[in-house]
Amino acid sequence: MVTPVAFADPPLLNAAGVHQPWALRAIIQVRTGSGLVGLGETYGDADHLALLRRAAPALRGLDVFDTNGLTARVAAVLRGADAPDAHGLTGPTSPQKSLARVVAPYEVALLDLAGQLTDRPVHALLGGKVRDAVPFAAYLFYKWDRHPGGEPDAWGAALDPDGIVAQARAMVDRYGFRSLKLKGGVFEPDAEIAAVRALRRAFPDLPTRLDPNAAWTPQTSTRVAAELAGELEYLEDPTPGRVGMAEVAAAASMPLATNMCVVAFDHLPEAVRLGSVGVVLGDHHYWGGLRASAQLAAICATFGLGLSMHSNSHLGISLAAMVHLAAATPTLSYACDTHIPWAEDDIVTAPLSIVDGAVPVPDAPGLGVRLDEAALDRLHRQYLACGIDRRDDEAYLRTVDPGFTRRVAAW
Ligand code: GKR
Ligand code: MG
Repeated sequence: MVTPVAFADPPLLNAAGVHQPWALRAIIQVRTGSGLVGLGETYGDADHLALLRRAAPALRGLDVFDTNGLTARVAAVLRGADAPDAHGLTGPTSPQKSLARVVAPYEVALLDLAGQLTDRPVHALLGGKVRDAVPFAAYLFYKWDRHPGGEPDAWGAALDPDGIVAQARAMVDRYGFRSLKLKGGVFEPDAEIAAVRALRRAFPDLPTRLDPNAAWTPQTSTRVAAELAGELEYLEDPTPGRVGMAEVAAAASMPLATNMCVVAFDHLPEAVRLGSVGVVLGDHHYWGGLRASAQLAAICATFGLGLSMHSNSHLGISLAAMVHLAAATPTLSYACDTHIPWAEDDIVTAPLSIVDGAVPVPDAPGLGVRLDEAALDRLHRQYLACGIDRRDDEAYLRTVDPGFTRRVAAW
């Protein structure tokens, strides 16, 4: 069963625009003949939903352990279909990536079931946990204090270095994060350099990264990298494309990371050849699931690339899947990203929690989280009522600034 849901999301700014008042997800339930339910979570945009729904009937009768069969059946019904996203913040889309995006939540649900059937946690099915807690970074955003026409939210505005430091303080106090990530690409690069410097002064012991989502030219990126030498553990997607990234990487003292120019397996050979990135930010939601992400980890290790994890707005089923995957990934080299602090709602009865900046790895069978049926119903009704059926940060910002266009190599 595929159920679209919506949950309230603050006005977080990025190079593509601003988050709409509602973030969309699709909740997957796969039921066995014996009545067990496996859970998955993925994007809730309309085009993706259509592909998820097209795949669902083809999975009837599939062996829970047959994840290769899952991919074959989904590929057979999608037949090269592609579901573009409007925000473009996770790189270009392609039929291969769409297939991976549809397979992923079903694979997670099958692994949840396999774990329940064998009485083992998902991380055990992925080779066993190599850590007892998975570190996450505080994901800082420039933001307005409210959505247009709405009430102020609890986080308040963050539109300058002081606002970003205050937001970081609130996140670190509440969750104990031990690394920081600033989403950039919103203001002139010098303003974002100032924000990073302010963070470094306020939190000298916390490794920090900056991610402008390809809003800068290679020249600007190289200048920012020089100005922030010694300040950033990595610089994430400063500029578009593997060629531009390679140009910056050749000059930058810190590694470049990406969730935009290497987002599918066939991007890896060129990225390795050119030296475009030092760190790949995997994301099981579009790399094809947990086992495919483990393959990505092996390739990264082979070519000496660092590995961490990208995130989009998500709920607790995704968090659980991310935690099991990270727990079983020996080569994970940086704290992972998560949007969880920005989500005030959840869809599971006992969400995994962030303690001292890390999520303790659950050892219960399967994913170790259970669907909150009342929350599913409530969030589905929110989806039906909210009037949004796809993420479009650019169009939403245009409602306030009609001349706005998404920033791509704009500075
Ligand atoms: O939530 O606005 C956002 C982020 O910008 C997200 O959409 C990106 O995909 O977190 C992402 C990133 O690291 O680029
Ligand atoms: Mg990124």
